[in-house]
Amino acid sequence: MGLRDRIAEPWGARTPYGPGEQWPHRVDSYLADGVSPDQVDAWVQSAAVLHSNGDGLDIAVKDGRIVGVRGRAVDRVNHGRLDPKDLFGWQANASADRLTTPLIRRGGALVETDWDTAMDAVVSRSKHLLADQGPSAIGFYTSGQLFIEEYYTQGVIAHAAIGTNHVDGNTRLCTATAAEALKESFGCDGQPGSYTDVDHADVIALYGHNVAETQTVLWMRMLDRLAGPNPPAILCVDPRPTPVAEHATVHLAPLPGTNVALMNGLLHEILAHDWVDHEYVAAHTVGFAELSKRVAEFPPERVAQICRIDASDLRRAAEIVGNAERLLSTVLQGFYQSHQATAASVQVNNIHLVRGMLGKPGCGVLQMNGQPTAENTRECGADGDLAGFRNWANDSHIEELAKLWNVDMMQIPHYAPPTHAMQMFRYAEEGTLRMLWVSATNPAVSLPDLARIRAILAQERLFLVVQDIFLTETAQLADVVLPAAAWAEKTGTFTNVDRTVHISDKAVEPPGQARADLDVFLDYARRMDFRDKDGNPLPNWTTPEEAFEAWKKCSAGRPCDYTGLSYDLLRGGSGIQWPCNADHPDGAERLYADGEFFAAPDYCEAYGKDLITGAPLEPTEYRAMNPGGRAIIKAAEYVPPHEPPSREYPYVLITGRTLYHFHTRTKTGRAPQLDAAAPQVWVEIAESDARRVGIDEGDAVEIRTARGCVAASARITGIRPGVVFLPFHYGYWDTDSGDRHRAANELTLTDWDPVSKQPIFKTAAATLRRVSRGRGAAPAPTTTASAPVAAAVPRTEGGEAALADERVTEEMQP
Ligand SMILES: Nc1nc2c(c(=O)[nH]1)N[C@H]1C(S)=C(S)[C@@H](COP(=O)(O)OP(=O)(O)OC[C@H]3O[C@@H](n4cnc5c(=O)[nH]c(N)nc54)[C@H](O)[C@@H]3O)O[C@H]1N2
Ligand SMILES: Nc1nc2c(c(=O)[nH]1)N[C@H]1C(S)=C(S)[C@@H](COP(=O)(O)OP(=O)(O)OC[C@H]3O[C@@H](n4cnc5c(=O)[nH]c(N)nc54)[C@H](O)[C@@H]3O)O[C@H]1N2
Ligand SMILES: [Mo]
Repeated sequence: MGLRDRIAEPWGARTPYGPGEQWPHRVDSYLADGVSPDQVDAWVQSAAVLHSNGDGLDIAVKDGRIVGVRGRAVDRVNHGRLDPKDLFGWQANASADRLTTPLIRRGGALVETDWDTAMDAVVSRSKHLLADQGPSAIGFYTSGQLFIEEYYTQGVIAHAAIGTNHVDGNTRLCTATAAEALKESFGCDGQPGSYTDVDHADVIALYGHNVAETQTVLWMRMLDRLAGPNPPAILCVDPRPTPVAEHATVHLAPLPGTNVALMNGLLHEILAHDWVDHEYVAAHTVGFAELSKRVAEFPPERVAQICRIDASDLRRAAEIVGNAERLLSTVLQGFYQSHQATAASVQVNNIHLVRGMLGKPGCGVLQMNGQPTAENTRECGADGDLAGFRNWANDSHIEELAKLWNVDMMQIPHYAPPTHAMQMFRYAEEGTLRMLWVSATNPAVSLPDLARIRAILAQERLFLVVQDIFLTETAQLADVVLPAAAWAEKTGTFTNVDRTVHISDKAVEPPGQARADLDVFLDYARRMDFRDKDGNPLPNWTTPEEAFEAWKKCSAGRPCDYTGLSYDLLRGGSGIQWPCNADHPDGAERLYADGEFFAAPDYCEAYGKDLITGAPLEPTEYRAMNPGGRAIIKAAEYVPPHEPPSREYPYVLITGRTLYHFHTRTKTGRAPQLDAAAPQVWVEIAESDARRVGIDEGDAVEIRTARGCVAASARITGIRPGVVFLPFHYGYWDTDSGDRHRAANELTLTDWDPVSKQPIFKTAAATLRRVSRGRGAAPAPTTTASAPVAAAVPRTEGGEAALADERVTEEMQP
């Protein structure tokens, strides 16, 4: 037993271990003030939803209310540990300002109404639009935070019942590049690696991934390896002094937007020193010759000039990666949301392919996810992809779906690539898309170039439906607001980054008239009277478990095969990885162990694209290039970012996260411990830049780009000079300081990666100006990448209210 302030010490105590050993258990728990474990009525099985790590936890229930959480020691992912957001974030569920009734716009204002009135409004608008304009007038913009059952239902409604191609998720902003990079290299989505690779790796390379703040439990695993015998070497590629950088053997801090040059430089060295597994390359890949030619153009000196790093640091990094025996790589938003997102991420896959390091313990690529259920948006076809990783350009895959859903093949849109979110907003702007149903996402804060997004969402001619648990910035612009049940108030399943599937059982009743998202989608389908070819209701299920069973059928024979799973199997144990089927009854730890890929022309999810232009390959081109379905080594030229710094805008602006908040703060802003740790927006500035402009810690500054202007307090950090960082958590209207904007996305640009269509949130040109002297330090954490260079800043602490229990244990509670 030990109590620890988990705001001051987010990662808790170390439990060191060595290579190949079991990661020790440590059970973290936090119960509301005054509640002791023996007073808890029930512990209900679930998993974490404030990141993609998939940490198993139990929800403590007393008198029908949530009173806390406890990590599940038996869980394969976290071995009992919990993230500070999960320890404290559940308190938001019981916020007094939860949405409890539907709202409808009347005379300009949102007023309370009942479900019949709200749904009738949605249904009558849908019917009118279908009759007048056809299915393309309707679009769905969903999330990476719902459950499998909900996405699959939504995908079937959109693709089969309505027949619209306009279905995407906020996963477009998040993991579109992860999916695309996997498709480009392996012909199909699906994470090759496993978290257990951390237990075996001798080198861990993190590319644009601040794992310490964004997947804190995975970082605990890495920290425990670092504290044990024979620790792994760490390579960190990030312009900020993240905790990962602090622990790195080599830290490369490139100029944002130059990732492809850096990766080509690493590959240049790996090939030049022949740190290559030629046998593996010859047996399992295509494309090596093209890569050799391309990376020959990127000697360290040239790369050093483009990325503004030391050539000797790049050489050292390459030496570490090139001599690794068990290399684990992770990639996230520093690549996915930056310039040339897919091209850069694919080069990480290339390192593993040329080194033959896939499918073996310690040898894994984790093209990371961010949101808890982003994997499922992709699998279930609620993000533009088709259900079961099916290929929209392969007619036999469309036929499979048509048979499964018992609809005409022509009903399922496959005339063009699925519409991506940025394009959907363009269609809404131009007026061809007339109804947009937004579920579990807050685009009025999270999409780039907010002035434009607000104008699009506020249009009279656009019928906006928003389904959320709070009256968000987006909900305030809606025509109809539907109150949803939150996590812990509904049952469903979801899958984390390393393909681990968890069940999350209903623990408590939702507030007021709030309903599970699944029930809302099914209610809509019934009211629309959607039918299949035989006149049966479409979809033809009513409960979460029935929806899961339907999804299992859809996944059969595909890479993400769930046929061996069931609600019963998922209960009790903790976390099972897909594929789980007759061949893998206990799930599969790693993909591609046998050097076989899901890339055969008839089976693959995608035929791939040109990494520079994004132009899709024709099926015949793919077949000619990769007849045997091998892994594909794809080279990429470096091209400079679209908005480089200029005389007027001399800084590179990047945006991202802090440890204590989740996205637009609808949950973490309502948990007192988390809110207090980072209550207001700040901007991170390098010491030398601050000195030049005359800015001190805590000063009020204005950050301006060609799109807009944000006011924030200055935090002077060890960030690389020439770069400024803004957290994107804070909603667009700051009630504390009146009329100043504070959302990072006031500043970001309307631009996306040509291959994955993921918006670019990390590279814009900005200028800085001091507005007034501050009265003390910026409201930024001191425990993270945001740590101040000044010693005098008070430490971030949570005090009494943030004391959580931490128990290192041999025994495993059920
Ligand atoms: N605490 C917390 N955890 C979260 C979330 C959260 O909101 N809060 N959100 C979850 C979600 S949805 C996601 S997607 C993940 C995101 O997790 P991460 O990707 O780890 O988080 P970010 O802060 O967006 O970006 C990571 C790093 O990219 C660096 N970077 C910026 N530009 C560049 C560049 O051009 N090149 C390189 N190499 N690096 C660059 C930044 O300095 C930053 O430290 O986190 C998940 N976990
Ligand atoms: N500048 C900048 N912008 C970014 C990023 C960045 O790094 N920089 N990162 C991008 C990334 S990676 C992401 S993932 C997005 C995240 O952006 P958003 O998805 O907009 O962020 P959230 O605040 O998570 O919004 C989720 C919404 O769902 C609601 N919700 C929670 N649970 C439920 C539920 O069970 N049902 C329903 N119906 N609603 C629910 C919450 O109240 C919240 O309003 O932001 C992107 N935008
Ligand atoms: Mo994300």
